[in-house]
Amino acid sequence: MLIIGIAGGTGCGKTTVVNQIIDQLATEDVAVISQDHYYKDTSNLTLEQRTKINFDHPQSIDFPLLTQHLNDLRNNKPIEQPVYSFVEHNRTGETTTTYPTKVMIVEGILILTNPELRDLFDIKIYVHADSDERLIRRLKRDIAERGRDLEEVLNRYQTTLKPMHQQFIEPTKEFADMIIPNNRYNTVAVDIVQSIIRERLT
Ligand code: UZR
Ligand code: MG
Repeated sequence: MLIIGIAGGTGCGKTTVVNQIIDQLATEDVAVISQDHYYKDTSNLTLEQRTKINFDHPQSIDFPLLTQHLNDLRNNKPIEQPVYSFVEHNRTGETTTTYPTKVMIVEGILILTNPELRDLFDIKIYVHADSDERLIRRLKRDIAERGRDLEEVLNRYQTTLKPMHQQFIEPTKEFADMIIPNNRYNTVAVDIVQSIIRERLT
């Protein structure tokens, strides 16, 4: 099994890069695990309290569970991924069964901040885009897909996203085996990752 970790700040284009990488692969060979499903269980909090959680801080992630799940997959055991609701800011109580595949991709802003998790990756990738590019993409996405408005997104960017990025996310570049410059969509880098995967599959 080949486990690839893909990190990078919000709006850097992680999801797009992942989708391009797996585009040519057979579905039974690859599975993607998103950090988004591993926010901590917040059932003990009210919705009001949950909206105040700093979702860009490593503490918001259930790293023990994510690490446990990757270890299980490595040992050829299926896992039950929690389903997470961005509206409730909590787990829904449902799970999705994920089976071990030849290639596992783990993606998320904070996945390189945790040493135990980091050790489980065979290849660590950091997707870089300039902060203005990331802010533009985040703005467009949150307004189009998450029902936020301009004021709210800019406010969160200044008070939380930017400081957390500088403190926790950007420094993890140091752990990456490969940094993908992604201000514009980078087809060469994606080709390289695809050929590494293809080599492993044959
Ligand atoms: P990407 N996030 C939410 O908006 N709501 C949640 O319940 C949990 C997470 C956001 C989180 C982070 N921050 O910046 C983003 N906020 O998801 C990471 N606010 O996702 O890598 O796709 O940008
Ligand atoms: Mg994403």
